[in-house]
Amino acid sequence: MFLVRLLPVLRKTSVNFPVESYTKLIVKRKTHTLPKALRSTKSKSTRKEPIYFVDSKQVHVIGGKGGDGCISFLQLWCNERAGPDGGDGGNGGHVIFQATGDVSNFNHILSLIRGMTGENGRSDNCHGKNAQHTIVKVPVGTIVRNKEGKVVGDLNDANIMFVAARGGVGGKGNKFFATAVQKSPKICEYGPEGEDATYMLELRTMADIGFIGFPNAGKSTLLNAITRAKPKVAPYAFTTLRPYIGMVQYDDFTQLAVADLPGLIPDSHLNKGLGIQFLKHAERCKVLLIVLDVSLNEPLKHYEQLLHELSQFSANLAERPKIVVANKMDLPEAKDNLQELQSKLNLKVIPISAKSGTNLSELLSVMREYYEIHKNE
Ligand SMILES: Nc1nc2c(ncn2[C@@H]2O[C@H](COP(=O)(O)OP(=O)(O)OP(=O)(O)O)[C@@H](O)[C@H]2O)c(=O)[nH]1
Ligand SMILES: [Mg+2]
Repeated sequence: MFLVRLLPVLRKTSVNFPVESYTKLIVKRKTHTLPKALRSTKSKSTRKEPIYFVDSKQVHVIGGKGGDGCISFLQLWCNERAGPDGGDGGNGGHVIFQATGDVSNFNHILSLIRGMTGENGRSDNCHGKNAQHTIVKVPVGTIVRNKEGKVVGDLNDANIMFVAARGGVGGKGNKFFATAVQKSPKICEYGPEGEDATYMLELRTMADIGFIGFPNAGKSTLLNAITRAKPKVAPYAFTTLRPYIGMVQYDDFTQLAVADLPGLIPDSHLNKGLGIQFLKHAERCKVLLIVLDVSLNEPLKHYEQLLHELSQFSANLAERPKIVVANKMDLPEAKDNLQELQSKLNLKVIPISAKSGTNLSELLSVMREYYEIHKNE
């Protein structure tokens, strides 16, 4: 009886399910803005030796030497002078750079790479074996420059190869030199050395977002806070001497590469401090995240100085999309400085404290927003 009474109610509710709530649901899904950054479930690695990210490397490549030809004469039991039978040497191996997604930087590449030597020729017309090519894996997006700085190779797709140094061709054995006039030549060729060249390998893009700031601004502390990377943090300038890369994970499985770059100082573009190399690292990031220490007075001046350094190095670099972060908000003097910065700068400033982890979730969602806008540039 109770069920009979309930049925029309159930039917009614199912029939009269408000259509607007469907649309509302759909609209809600569509406007669901950005995926959330995930906190890593893995602990930081216990490795003591840091792994540096090498985004440019000078390499000296030498092709393999060709195998030598052979001088030999055949002797048979009924024919003591059966003619020359010295075989040719095998070819030396090339040194080839091959783009692959298996590696992300040039950390594994040696400064001197030699190709393999071809085998020497032997008697009985035995030719030496050709050497195998030495294939050096480089990340997709590698630019190869020659000694003069001219771009000679652009490995922008997986499996594209660049022959860096060709191996020497194998020397001829004495059989090759036999003619109607000279039937027993006592000459052969040595296998020549391979090509010898020096190249500069550079990565087109090193990270999606690069941290720029003066020394001690808290760049490494921020990378430590948002990724599993563990760059050294210390209260003195130039703690970070090489770039560190960390990955930020989002709940839609996207990973964002962020780079902690060494600090800039006034006149960095004139190679002062630790040199313009660091500005070159910044050039390989799609978005710049400017970290300002707002516990110090006049943060706007610091921002302008940083922009001046970037623009003096390259106009293109100064025009990169920028996220401005005011760090060290946990310190008492920071509030006034932040207000002053926000009133004078017509860009959005994100106040954070990398040390205590304040407001990092807002920063992570802004980083993702910028990444979505600029990822294909
Ligand atoms: N109070 C406070 N201190 C911070 C904060 N972030 C960084 N620090 C301190 O600032 C000092 C420098 O931090 P680093 O992360 O090494 O600075 P950096 O920008 O990487 O410096 P360089 O590597 O020299 O360019 C350290 O003593 C940190 O503990 C913060 O949010 N609040
Ligand atoms: Mg640092």
